[in-house]
Amino acid sequence: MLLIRHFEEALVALHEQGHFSGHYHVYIGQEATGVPALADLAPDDALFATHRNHGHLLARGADPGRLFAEILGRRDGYNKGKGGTFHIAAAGLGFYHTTGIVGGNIPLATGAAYAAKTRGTGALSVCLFGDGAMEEGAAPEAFNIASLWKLPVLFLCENNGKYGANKAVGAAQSSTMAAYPLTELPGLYKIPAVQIDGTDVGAVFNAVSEATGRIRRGEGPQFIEAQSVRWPGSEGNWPVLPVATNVNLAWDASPVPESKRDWYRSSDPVLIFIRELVAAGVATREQIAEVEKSVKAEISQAVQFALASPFPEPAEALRDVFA
Ligand SMILES: Cc1ncc(C[n+]2csc(CCOP(=O)(O)OP(=O)(O)O)c2C)c(N)n1
Ligand SMILES: [Mg+2]
Repeated sequence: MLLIRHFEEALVALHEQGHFSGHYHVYIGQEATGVPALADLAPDDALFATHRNHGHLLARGADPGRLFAEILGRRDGYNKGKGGTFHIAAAGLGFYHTTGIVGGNIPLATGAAYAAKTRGTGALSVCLFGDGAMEEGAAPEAFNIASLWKLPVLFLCENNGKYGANKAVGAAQSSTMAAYPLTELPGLYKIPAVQIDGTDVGAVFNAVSEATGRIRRGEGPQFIEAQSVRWPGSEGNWPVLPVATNVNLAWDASPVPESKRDWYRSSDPVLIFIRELVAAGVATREQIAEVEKSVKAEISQAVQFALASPFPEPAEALRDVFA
């Protein structure tokens, strides 16, 4: 979780320094969903993520240097710099596609589940998407066929709207969906669906383990809505850091500007988990600070790796590109 946080904060700095252009999204504030959700999968399970994909890739073990290189359009990136932030694929990690097309990965993950079932591989598909993807027509179409054919797919909806962009409609809803709670939509298609606190590492791990257990026993698709509170740095069009995270913020949030402090005090999943580990006697503050120190060193090396990687030659522009 700290690796994701420091990767994303370094990425904001790289963008501000002009090392890449175009729109991008960061996973800050959702680390407690992606990390435990992907912790217990099998190597040949298929994963499909969104425009907010960096955290998922890192959670699955992606190399931070190659990931930075891809986002910066460099030759050593996962897709030789041609995928960019929105369309990173890392088949070796099971990520066949990540996409800027909201909702586009839901039928793709369902198709991969159909392939796994047809071939009898025992693999499952994990489809990660935001609450906004639920409004796309492709979502209920995929829910329907997945349920009818009992396909091995986990639909993991990350609802980051809680108290954030959609303060007006309340905790369990989404600003983009008339249907609520969101679990009712897959429920209509008879897909078992639960809502959980996406900032609670243990709750996410348990819910995903239960769901994947049912899928592997042949019970068909499952749906989880993991709720988190939108990071205040993602409120505008571009990510802006209110503060550089360090583990001491878990006990003293005073370095955060006052208007953004509440989120770091009560909704930051990384700081929540740090307090939980210390309170449970699993780790000391000093041990966690050591982890953060080594993560920061790894990230700074990864940034150097990416900046040293060359841009692809113009003549390579259409190589390995399919339409
Ligand atoms: C098909 C499609 N429609 C619209 C957009 C523009 N768009 C980019 S991100 C976004 C919001 C997505 O919300 P959500 O799925 O909840 O993801 P979040 O950004 O909150 O993680 C939209 C509408 C898009 N990329 N693709
Ligand atoms: Mg959202």
